[in-house]
Amino acid sequence: MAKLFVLLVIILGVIALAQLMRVYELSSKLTEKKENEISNRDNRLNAKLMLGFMLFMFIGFIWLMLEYGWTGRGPAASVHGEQTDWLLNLNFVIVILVFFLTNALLFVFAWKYVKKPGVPAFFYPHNNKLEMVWTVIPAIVLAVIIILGLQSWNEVTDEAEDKAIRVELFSYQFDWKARYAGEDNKLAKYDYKLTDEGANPLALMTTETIDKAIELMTTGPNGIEDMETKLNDPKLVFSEKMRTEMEERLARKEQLIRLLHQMKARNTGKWDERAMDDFIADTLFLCKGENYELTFRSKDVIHSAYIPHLRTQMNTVPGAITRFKVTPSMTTQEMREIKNDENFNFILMCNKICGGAHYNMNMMVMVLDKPEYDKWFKGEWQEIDGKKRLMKRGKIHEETFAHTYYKEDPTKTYPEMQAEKAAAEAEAEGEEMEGEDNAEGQEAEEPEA
Ligand SMILES: [Cu+2]
Repeated sequence: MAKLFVLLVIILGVIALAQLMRVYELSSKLTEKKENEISNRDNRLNAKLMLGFMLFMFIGFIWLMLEYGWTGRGPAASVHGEQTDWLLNLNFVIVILVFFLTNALLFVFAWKYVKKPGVPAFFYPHNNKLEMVWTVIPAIVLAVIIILGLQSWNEVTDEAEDKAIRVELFSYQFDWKARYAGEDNKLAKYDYKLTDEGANPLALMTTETIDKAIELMTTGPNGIEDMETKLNDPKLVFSEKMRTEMEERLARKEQLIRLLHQMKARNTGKWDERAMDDFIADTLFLCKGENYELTFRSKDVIHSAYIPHLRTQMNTVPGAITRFKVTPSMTTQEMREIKNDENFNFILMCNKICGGAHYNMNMMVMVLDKPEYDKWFKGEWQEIDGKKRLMKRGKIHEETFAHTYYKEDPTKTYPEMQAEKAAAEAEAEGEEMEGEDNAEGQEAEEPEA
């Protein structure tokens, strides 16, 4: 309703303006003045309005800056963030100076050189010196900005030193997982073909996970054997379309299983140990003052890992690994004191529109000081923000590479949760554990997704 009203006012305004123009034209005719002739009074008024507009714009700009601050970024909480902030401020200083200079020239000239009766326009077609000035100076300034920018970009995306802590951020629609390299500080190898939503969501490679993937694809529900049986069963009738689809799926699986067998043949088991001490968390814990090498992986589409307070942003790309080095310079607690907000938390957000629940794709980032971080890394239960969190993967890799703790109930590990769920299901159905097998098999059905 309100919108309609605004629209009506605008339309009426336009009509009123058109009518005024008409009145003006008619009155010009009466006074026998030509319509295109502009009086000196009008010219002088326009010149003054130009100057007035410039002052209005400049004063408004300065007022906005004083009222709302430079940029609204707040303090940076990482070492490189302080540098990039400096660089950004330098850019702002240049941009603002140029803004004032060019606009002042534009409007002051329009005011100063207003048409005066009897004074012809001065013909001034070219000036080499001026051309030089406004070509060379911007070129030098741009070169400085770009060189400084490239330097800091190369710095943050370069390979980290050996002792930097390795953390992988795994993105998928619509959440994040952080994988820590564990005591050896070496991230295990992975391969998308080993993806098992329940037991191996991050597709880590070990002798066991390769065997399991082969087994699932061969004899599991909807595995190769299962599909062949169905296709060859004379009692089952499929439509032409359905049969073609099934055959295509079977062909894809046969191709994948060949690749899995090749993987098995090449596997010497040297990745097993690396994988066993990797652990997965759904909060990103960082230690103040430590260097981190964050690597990024995507399971499905392009996401972007954005940690605004750490001034970190990097796309995560399916099939490629991206990287960002970061050294937190402030703990969560310190930032809470600065912001005077007990509930403040650093956050990792997806900054690439990646689907329906994109808006909700975030992860908490907790920066601790060294003693606290060590406690977490070694693994203990701890109260954080009134929630009990498993500060350690514990013995996570007994059977799986599943989450170190379970999101919906952080007091339980993922395998514990699964076992409980299976037991409850078995009790309800009066069957023994059969449900769990089925659920697992179905989820592992499409490892290429
Ligand atoms: Cu996303």
